[in-house]
Amino acid sequence: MEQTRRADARYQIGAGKVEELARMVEETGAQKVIFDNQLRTLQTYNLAKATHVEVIDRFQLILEIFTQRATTTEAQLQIQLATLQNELKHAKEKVRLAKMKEQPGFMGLGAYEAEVYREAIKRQVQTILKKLAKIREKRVLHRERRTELGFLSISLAGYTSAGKSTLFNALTEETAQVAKSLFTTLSTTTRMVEFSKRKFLLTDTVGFIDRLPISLIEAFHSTLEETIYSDLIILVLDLSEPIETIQKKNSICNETISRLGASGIPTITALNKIDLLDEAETKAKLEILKDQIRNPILISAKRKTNLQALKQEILRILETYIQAQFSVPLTNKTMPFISWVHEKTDIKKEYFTNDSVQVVFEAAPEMVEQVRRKVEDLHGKFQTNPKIQ
Ligand SMILES: Nc1nc2c(ncn2[C@@H]2O[C@H](COP(=O)(O)OP(=O)(O)OP(=O)(O)O)[C@@H](O)[C@H]2O)c(=O)[nH]1
Ligand SMILES: [Mg+2]
Repeated sequence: MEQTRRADARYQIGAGKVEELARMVEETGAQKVIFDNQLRTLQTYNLAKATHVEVIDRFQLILEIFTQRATTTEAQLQIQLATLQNELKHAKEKVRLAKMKEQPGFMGLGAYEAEVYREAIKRQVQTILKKLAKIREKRVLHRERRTELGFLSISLAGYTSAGKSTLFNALTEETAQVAKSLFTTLSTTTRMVEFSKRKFLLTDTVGFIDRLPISLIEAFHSTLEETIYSDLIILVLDLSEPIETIQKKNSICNETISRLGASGIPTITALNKIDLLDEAETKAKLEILKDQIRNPILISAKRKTNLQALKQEILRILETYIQAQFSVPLTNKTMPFISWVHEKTDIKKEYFTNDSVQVVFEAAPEMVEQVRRKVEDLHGKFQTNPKIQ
């Protein structure tokens, strides 16, 4: 629903529009109304009263998205902090309104005194700030995550609507059947993909958003940061947008990645949605962009065009993937070790003799090193193979 007018003090939109909105909510069974404009507390209250459902604005919607996406404690705390700081701004007015009559989004506040409520929020803010300080003190790099399973990992980054999830689905589709048990350790946005007989972990990250409120930047960074650490980043750009927009989004993405300390990670830029352009347009845009972007590949995630070229580029860049082999004597420690190797690496061959087991596997260099140390502890023989071609 759209309306062009000076903002109404009570509802943001005009009284007639409010009625229309209330009808629409009723007819569609909507559970929530989202405004693109920033709403004042009084407007939120009045709209909830008129529609009987919770009314939120863009700021709160973004918070909700981040909340869904954040899995590390740090990211969750950053989001709670932003939520509480926002609540603090509106606390007085919210309590005052809730005392009149409670509406969706104002529940339970009527019992509070405004100052008591504000003090309670302030105490929570202090607790979170202390926890955050502690986490930063003993911060272990998120890099740990990438070797968790011993597979190389790839993350999809880019603005909202660039086509990350579409590409994520296109790339994971063919692999959906692989090793179901492994998925249990992964989050909903990380999946195993397999091409050229090699397995990778692919992660769909939280999308960049235009007009991101300043108070949400920290929350966005820590939510993105936890997923962007990987062996390779695929930056997805929507090539159907105007060239200035593409350039702006590309540089904002790269700056942010670099601010998070992830600029050393090799990057492929997937120029997506080429199905919406004719060949001449595509060529012209690529010509302008090619000096500003890293490893461009033209694709259409929706039509699954050129995904083969993208996969080849991934393989080319991830050539550090190491193949290695070892043999260890059979003792009571051998089988637990072998099942650990199964869990952590991509096993290519395995054969048992009377007194030993031999294994050929592939994994990221750090994991190969861990295996090597364990093999030595078990008095086995270890050898890395030349790079895979
Ligand atoms: N024409 C066309 N549309 C595409 C293509 N890839 C994605 N889309 C469409 O673009 C829209 C956004 O795609 P998503 O995959 O949800 O984008 P996203 O990057 O995951 O967005 P967020 O999750 O909001 O960060 C959807 O309507 C897709 O169908 C493409 O190659 N061609
Ligand atoms: Mg998405």
